[in-house]
Amino acid sequence: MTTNTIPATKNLSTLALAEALSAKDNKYQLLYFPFHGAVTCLRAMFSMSNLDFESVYSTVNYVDDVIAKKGFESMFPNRSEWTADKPLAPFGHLPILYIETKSKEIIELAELSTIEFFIAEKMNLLGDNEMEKQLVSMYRSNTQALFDKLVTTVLRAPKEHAAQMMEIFITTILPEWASYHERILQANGANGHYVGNNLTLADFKTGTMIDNLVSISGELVISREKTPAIFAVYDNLEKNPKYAKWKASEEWKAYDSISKALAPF
Ligand SMILES: N[C@@H](CCC(=O)N[C@@H](CS)C(=O)NCC(=O)O)C(=O)O
Repeated sequence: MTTNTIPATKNLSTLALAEALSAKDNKYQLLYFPFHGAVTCLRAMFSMSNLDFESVYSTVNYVDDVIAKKGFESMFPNRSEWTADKPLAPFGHLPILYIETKSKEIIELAELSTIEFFIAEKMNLLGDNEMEKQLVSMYRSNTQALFDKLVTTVLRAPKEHAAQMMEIFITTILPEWASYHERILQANGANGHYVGNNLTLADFKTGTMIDNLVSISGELVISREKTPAIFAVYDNLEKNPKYAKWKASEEWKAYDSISKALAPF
């Protein structure tokens, strides 16, 4: 068994680690599975940042089977085994972000929201003031909750209930999210942003979820006609050259292909 979890520095004060965390030339490694899953937004953010970033992978048998079937082995070298990584992970879950400082300290951050806010702050994606930061947090949190509901109600449903749970998601949960977010975004001028004229973490969170939502619900709930302000967030992100390059990359396409092969719908 191999592991990709990296022992974090434990013997320094939080003050010393905080200083190391704020350095500009740190290296970042994101440990996750080789599909989109929960980190679509995070990987998109990294792709548009100037941070020294690398993806590292943990895997399980059924994901490895898909990788082999699709001939993606060389794209995801040095995959470790999740059975070996899991007991070493802070909460037994991925993603984990490893931050290597210049003095070779390793700082480990777990929990998606913590990692996203940490990177968003580095990229100035939290708005222009404290109020905007709280709004970004609210909008991001509500959209993350939608994703979490998709996972818990549909993906983790017993097989015999999956179709019924998907129906509930598409007819109740998703329309509720869409109506409130359309209203919020219209109130901001349907300019492709949640807050002012700034690209923020809230935009990334919604913009990177649209492909997924459209692939499961078609144009029933979210479309350029029905929810133009939500689509403006998507279009705004799509037209960013760095993001467009990321989505056109072989790496993104491989995550996409593996995600689709694993999806039960
Ligand atoms: N609360 C965690 C949840 C993370 C989570 O559920 N990760 C899943 C993949 S998306 C995972 O690690 N699954 C493998 C396992 O639980 O063994 C977070 O926000 O990061």
